[in-house]
Amino acid sequence: MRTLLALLVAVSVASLARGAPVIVHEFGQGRAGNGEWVELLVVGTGPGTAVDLRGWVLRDLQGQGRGGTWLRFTEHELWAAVRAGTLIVIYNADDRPNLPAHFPRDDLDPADFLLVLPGQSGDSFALVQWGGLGNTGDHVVLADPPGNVVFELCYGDKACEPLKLGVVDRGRAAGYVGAGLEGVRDPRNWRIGADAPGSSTPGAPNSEENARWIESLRVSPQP
Ligand SMILES: [Ca+2]
Ligand SMILES: [Ca+2]
Repeated sequence: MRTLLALLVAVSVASLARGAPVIVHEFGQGRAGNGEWVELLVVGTGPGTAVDLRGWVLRDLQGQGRGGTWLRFTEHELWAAVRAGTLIVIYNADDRPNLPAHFPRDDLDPADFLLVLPGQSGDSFALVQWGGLGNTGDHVVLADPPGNVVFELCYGDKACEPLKLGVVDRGRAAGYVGAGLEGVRDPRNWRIGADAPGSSTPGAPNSEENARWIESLRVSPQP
């Protein structure tokens, strides 16, 4: 009976982990061209938890027959258990010169809760294409391996519910400045500004309040 109970607990913990959230936390259009980047925040099911990101997909839906961006996380061990509080920054590897001046360097070591990776096919991702983030508008989607949408947002002339932001065109960025998941789908908790030093924050928290929340997620498992 005790074994059965332990098994049931293990199974329910595993299902919770599968449904654990990761959010698009910020994105930028670069200084020009296609110097785009997307910052994800792993929230898990709370402080000290982790998420299995293998097989997840980050894509956009530009509509009107336009290409868009489509990238899948590989089966690499880096993604097997990404800890809550980790920021994952993915950028357009084909237009590095147009990334903002303060963009962080590549970082494949998750020890400091920060990963910065080029959006290209390799150990970490299978990239179908980086069609850019639309300047007039776009619909960005994060989906789990079965294809369930875990998080999505729209901006500009693209519509979706409930997180619809204003104009984030050339040279601009948008980021969540709140704390917790409760307010993340409320556009009033997102700040849109220049994708430049002193405004956007690729690889870093988006406000003081936001920083305290992220720090609270970064609890080390008890030995
Ligand atoms: Ca790191
Ligand atoms: Ca940031």
